[in-house]
Amino acid sequence: MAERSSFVVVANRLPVDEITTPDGERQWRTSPGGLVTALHPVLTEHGGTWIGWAGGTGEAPEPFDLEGIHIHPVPLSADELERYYEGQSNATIWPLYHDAVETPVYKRRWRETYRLVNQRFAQAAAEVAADGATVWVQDYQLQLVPAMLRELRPDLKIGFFLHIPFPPIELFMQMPFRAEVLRGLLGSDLVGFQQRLAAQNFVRLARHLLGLRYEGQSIQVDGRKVKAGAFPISIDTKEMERLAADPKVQARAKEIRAELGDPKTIILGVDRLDYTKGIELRLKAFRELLSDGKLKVGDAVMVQVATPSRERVEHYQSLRVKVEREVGRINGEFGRVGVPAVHYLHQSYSKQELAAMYVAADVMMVTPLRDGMNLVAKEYVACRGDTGGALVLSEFAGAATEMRQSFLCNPHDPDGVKDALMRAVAAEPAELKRRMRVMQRHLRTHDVAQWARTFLDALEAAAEGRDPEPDGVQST
Ligand code: ADQ
Repeated sequence: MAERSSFVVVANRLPVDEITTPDGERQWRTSPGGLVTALHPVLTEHGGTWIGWAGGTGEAPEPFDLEGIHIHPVPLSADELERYYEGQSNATIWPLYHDAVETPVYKRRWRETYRLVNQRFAQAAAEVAADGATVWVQDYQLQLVPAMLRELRPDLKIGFFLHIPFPPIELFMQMPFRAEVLRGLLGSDLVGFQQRLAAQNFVRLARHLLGLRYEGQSIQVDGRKVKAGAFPISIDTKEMERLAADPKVQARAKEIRAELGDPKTIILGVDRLDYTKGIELRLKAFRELLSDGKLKVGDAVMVQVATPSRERVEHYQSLRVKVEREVGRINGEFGRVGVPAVHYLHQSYSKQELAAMYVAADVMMVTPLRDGMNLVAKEYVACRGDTGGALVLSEFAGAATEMRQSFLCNPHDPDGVKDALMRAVAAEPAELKRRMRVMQRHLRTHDVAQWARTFLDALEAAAEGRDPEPDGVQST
């Protein structure tokens, strides 16, 4: 690539999909997503480059430009995909960082490939970044990149954002190459987390594992300062509100209600099919409420959308079996001909269709055992306009820190979940509207563009050695 960029994003996935046009031509288009929406203006303003994997294995496509963004694909072989992505990223780090709700699997050859692939991403960033450029590395698949990149290009401003939780010291210490991962992250000028507690876990870990000194959220590393901070991610609130108000979406929401038999209460769950999301416990709570006679089939119906995810990883295969068995059990016990108790949809949807479901649903259940943020909770709130609706939300989702007017519950306590759901079902419309309005106001000022701006300003300040505490962060 001839031209070098002053702003570079490094993420496992590129924000693009390859599609086939009606006349059989292969074409790239940007995939819809919060991150790309937030970063698009920054990328186009600075002639920015996005480095990532394009999907598929073997040789990567040549770099190309799309909608004002330089796209720089990084190749992955089938073996690398299995070891770096499915193995080390999704069978080791993902469960470990989510409170080990599934047992993490540790394999030496996965770690070796993780290192090799991280080096490849760092190398690509070193090649495309202009002198003194800002490089923003995303998420748990690429934790070694900051240090590798600093080694190659000490002139760069390097930021890292972790989209998932950062575990407490006791859990992190299980990881076989723990010091290397920590040193990898410490290559950044600023390490961002979803939650204050995660940032605190990180600075304490730096002292515990490497004996590094810290003051507030600032760690001393090799004569440099590395800042840690909380930057809760959000959604494109305006776009979500616009979508929900679209007459086509409103009409589709009515249609969905009718298709479900116009029940009194539609209870909705929308998640990737992931064991952190608490899908099973939510189904069990619904089953027990039917069995207690507190909810009745016909009056209440549950719709569970479970997007296919990481289907080659074993944890995910066994989860699918468990969820589908539970759905079958509920429908077998409580459904009637033509009136199932649970509608289970193992499919992907367009944003329009999802918005219509949010508009149609009286109660949204978001019950993860642990979640970095959970954007579904925020999307539901943004879609409700002035119609109320109830959000049942796990205390263990990052979103719980901000969505305080939701019906909060502890997902480990089945009675607590049932109680929160029943309170949500029974709440007065006026109360629901009041709760929604407070959360909606928050989302209007705290959208994904504000998130990106706040992070990038804090990165600039951290890299220049200025030391303002990033917005909303308290010192330990
Ligand atoms: P995820 O674990 O993927 O993200 P989440 O934040 O809920 O979880 O985002 C899921 C996104 O996928 C939402 O925007 C939702 O609309 C969309 N989606 C879900 N099901 C869909 C379907 N069937 N069809 C189409 N779209 C669907 C990780 C972390 C989270 C963190 C985000 C962002 O695990 O905690 O909030 O990154 O940082």
